[in-house]
Amino acid sequence: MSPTVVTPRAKPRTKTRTEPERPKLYKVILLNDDYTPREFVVTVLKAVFRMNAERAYAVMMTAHRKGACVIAVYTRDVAETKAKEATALGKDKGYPLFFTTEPEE
Ligand code: TYC
Repeated sequence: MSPTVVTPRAKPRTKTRTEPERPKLYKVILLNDDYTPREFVVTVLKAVFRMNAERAYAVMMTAHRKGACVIAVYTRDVAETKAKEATALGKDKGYPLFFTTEPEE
């Protein structure tokens, strides 16, 4: 039987596996207004964004005091759907409550 000849690689492996791109994330932002009742904002935050009462109250108060508050980050589809859903809940009641989205840097 003839000996096995192992030819060394001319170059080391340099190619790195290309990982799938991480999807870009979008912020959902709550905007303050003068008409929507605080309680209602808290209710919407709990229902749409799955916040507990304490977190929902804190977020509502931040928007109330500062004019806006970043609520959470999601993929684009989820962020836009949640912002629309939450805005629609206010609209149903005749409130100008507004949620918007913005890409993360
Ligand atoms: N500013 C509203 C009020 O005083 C309450 C409010 C808070 C509305 C946050 C919107 O994003 C908001 N009734």
